[in-house]
Amino acid sequence: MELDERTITRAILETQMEILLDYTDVDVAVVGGGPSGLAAASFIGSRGLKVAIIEKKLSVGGGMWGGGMMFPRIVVQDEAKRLLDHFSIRSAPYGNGYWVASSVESVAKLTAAACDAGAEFFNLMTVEDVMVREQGRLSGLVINWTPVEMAGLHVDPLTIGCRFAVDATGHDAVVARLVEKKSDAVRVKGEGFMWADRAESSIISHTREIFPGLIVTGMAANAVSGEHRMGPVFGGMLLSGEHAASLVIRDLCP
Ligand code: 48H
Repeated sequence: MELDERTITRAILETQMEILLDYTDVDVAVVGGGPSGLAAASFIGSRGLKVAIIEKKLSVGGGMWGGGMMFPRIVVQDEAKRLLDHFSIRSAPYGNGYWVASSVESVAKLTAAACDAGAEFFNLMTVEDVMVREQGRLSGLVINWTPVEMAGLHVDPLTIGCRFAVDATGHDAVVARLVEKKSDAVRVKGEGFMWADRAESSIISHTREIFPGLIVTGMAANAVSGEHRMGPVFGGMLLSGEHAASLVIRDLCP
């Protein structure tokens, strides 16, 4: 078979353009492809909802790749071991109630689960604003290419409509902060000191709808609520993603 560059180029452009057009409106837009976002997207997608993951960087995985201080291992507590198993992430017991897994395998398997659940990935795209209509509900996201932001170019953005957005942007809680800038209804307290036990045991209660149509998950959930950080223990990220998904599903799949 003789390869033809024109066909290769058209294959990419036509396919992705069709997907972009189809995804100008989604059920759920997950902002951030770190562990909480990937877990949330996989559970949401597996219920047949149309879900997009918008990821600012070239690769998904967020802060999970680096494990603890670049040692590519993560720790997960007993409470979340069932989620390691759910995602077929291999783990070994350590001490009493701790499990250790490869950070690379964890990202790969979470990503594969989100793909298998039908989530569509939009990497290299940054959410730079939100849409809120008269009824006071978040109805969409304002997106632009990350390289545009990096180059400081003045290029107007495009939008993606959604019934729910999930802020999974980690420590910066970007979407929550965007809403905070323009509405008194949201206040981002900012994360507290490192205290793994407190941070992990509170994360589910912080994973909530902070503004109509906007759910926070993962480290963003703790940052919004002024909760502690937890270091490289990742059970809370998975549990929070699962909980964020259950909030969406409760509303959209009655
Ligand atoms: C699109 C964006 C934007 C934007 C950011 O940081 P993450 O891994 O987030 P979580 O909450 O799933 O996991 C947190 C965990 O990795 C961690 O940092 C922990 C446990 N820390 C504890 C501690 O004590 O330090 O992923 C967030 C993702 C990243 O991939 C960003 O690139 C992406 O969100 N992102 N995507 N538009 N505006 N901002």
